[in-house]
Amino acid sequence: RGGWTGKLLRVDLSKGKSLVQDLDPKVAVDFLGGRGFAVKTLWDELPRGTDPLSPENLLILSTGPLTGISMPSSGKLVVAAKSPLTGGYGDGNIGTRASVQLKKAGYDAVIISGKAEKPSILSIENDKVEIKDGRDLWGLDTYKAQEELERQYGKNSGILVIGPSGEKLVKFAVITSEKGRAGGRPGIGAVMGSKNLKAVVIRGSKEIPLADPKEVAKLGAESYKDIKSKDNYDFWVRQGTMATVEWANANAALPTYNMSEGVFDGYDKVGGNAMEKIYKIGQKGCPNCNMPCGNINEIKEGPYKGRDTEVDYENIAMLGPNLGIDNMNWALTLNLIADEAGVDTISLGSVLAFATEAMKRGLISEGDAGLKLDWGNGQAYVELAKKIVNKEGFGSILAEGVAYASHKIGKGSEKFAMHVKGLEISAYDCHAYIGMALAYGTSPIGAHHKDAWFISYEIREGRGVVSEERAKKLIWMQNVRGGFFESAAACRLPWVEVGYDLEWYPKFLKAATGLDYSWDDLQIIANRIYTLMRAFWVREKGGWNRSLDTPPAKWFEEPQTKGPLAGSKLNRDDYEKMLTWYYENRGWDQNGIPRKSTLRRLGLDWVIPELERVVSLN
Ligand code: PTT
Ligand code: SF4
Repeated sequence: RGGWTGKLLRVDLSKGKSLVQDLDPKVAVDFLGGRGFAVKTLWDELPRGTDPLSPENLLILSTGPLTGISMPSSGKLVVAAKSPLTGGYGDGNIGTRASVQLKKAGYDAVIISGKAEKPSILSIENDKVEIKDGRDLWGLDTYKAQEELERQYGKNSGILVIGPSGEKLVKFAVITSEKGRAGGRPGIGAVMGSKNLKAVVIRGSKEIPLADPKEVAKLGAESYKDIKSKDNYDFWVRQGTMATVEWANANAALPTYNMSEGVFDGYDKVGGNAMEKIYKIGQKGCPNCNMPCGNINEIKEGPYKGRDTEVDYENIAMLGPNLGIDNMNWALTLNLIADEAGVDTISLGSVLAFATEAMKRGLISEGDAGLKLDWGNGQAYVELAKKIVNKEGFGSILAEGVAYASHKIGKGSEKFAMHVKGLEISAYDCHAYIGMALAYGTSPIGAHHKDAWFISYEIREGRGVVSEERAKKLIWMQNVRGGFFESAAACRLPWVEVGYDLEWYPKFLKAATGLDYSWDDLQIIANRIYTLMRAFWVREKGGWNRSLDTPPAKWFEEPQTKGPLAGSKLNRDDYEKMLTWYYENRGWDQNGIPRKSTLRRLGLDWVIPELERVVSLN
């Protein structure tokens, strides 16, 4: 067999020891890898109620059977832990050399426990695993730390690093790689910081075992050719995800003024076309990818003039229109601040917008915030962003995330704190998109579009449809994206963005692992993973109710006032209907808790006794 290396590396930072274990073949077959391994490990090994920032939490770096093989865009790595931002299951996905190097070093996953006595670096070079002194790097931003580690370990090393925000335990700190790749929105960078772990450096020189190496090579050659022949290949490489700015604005979904509106007057100044003409100076991609989408942009004006930074749609939408900013230079500057400090751009944009709305509604004063906030005032946002990433003054409240900030401020501000389950909503306004609202509501890490970018389906097939078919379609989409791609683990964008056919993936799985997986099998695996993620949340929260799967009140109560869909807002009865269908089709009860019969059907019987200690199961 191949695909998997069959080995897991465990590192205990408190004891300074590591251990190699065999991967249970049944776990590999039933959970694939990536997110599947991560949630299984957290369920099995994390005592209920573990403080996410305590040494007991586990930081998991996990690949899958397709990671690193000669398949388009296979250079992705899942980083996971119990989230300090949400208190539930948390993960992210980074395109990084570390993914390929980990497989080449001979491991499917690394499970890191404990806390190092002093700032440290975990170095993995094939069988040699060392915990090294990292004090020299502590305090450095992610760019400087990356440069220093590349100097010490070589440019081709796989490097994962946190910035000052991860060290200071900002709740939405991410793990970064290669100056501009970032993952782990729900504070996985803070978990790494809580372990005194500044960086992980991985180097491997082994062959990734494959059941049929010739077939993998053949499929790979055909696939790379296929991707290059796609109609929109050239446009994708020119603009990548940034073309979404214009698309979202045309469809009244561009997050504007803290997700109050879906259109923004200055959208074209911060869109894909403006980027291409004025700011873009380079291109970057993840390993094994021939449709590179990393847009490197130069900041032309302001305090960071002359610096460059890599951007995607989410970054610019949340740090531009959502803050009323129509000057790309400010959006790029905020992006660079986030990348260097190592915080999530989506959450940063969300907390800045929340604070602005709170001030405009008179719920906080200039004195409370230490400065005046107003839509479009880039200078003020830069100042406050620096306070957030360093946890200073009012910034230290926002550094806890928008859910915390709204509880702290109170006075009804919860209504416009744009999060679900504690994770800030990524960059799609959903006043007019009930399917996408449900996708955010039920996303298994909190409001992230990665599990289902349902809005594109709604725009294609008709907006505002309330039906069981739509709920089923959403489950199918989550299962493909959040189930398969997050567990296999590979980039989904060849499929989503250029139309690379899903049928390639079972072929790659067969050639890599020797196992015949149909898409029906992969849907079952995904159902298992989603149900286990939900069980983990229920266990940690001590129960569940429908409000935890519901977006904030603003989208239900305050309609959009501008653009082609002015007057749109979500309808609560319709949302409840969709949520009920969603639960029924997942085999969860009316409160969103997995039914016993579902757990048994998915081979998760072993979850039942522990879950029954917390809730009574139907
Ligand atoms: C992802 C989320 C996204 S999703 C974006 S832009 W996007 C933001 N990027 C950030 C960034 O950059 N710097 C920063 N400090 N914070 C950031 N937060 C935001 O994080 C990313 C690409 C993109 S660009 C997308 S959609 C796809 N995401 C994938 C995914 O989730 N899974 C998968 N199997 N394949 C994917 N392919 C695409 O990867 P999170 P990356 Mg990211 C600068 O991390 O936590 O998952 O949140 O990984 O290597 O940067 O690639 O319009
Ligand atoms: Fe990375 Fe973009 Fe390629 Fe996906 S399409 S692997 S995100 S460069």
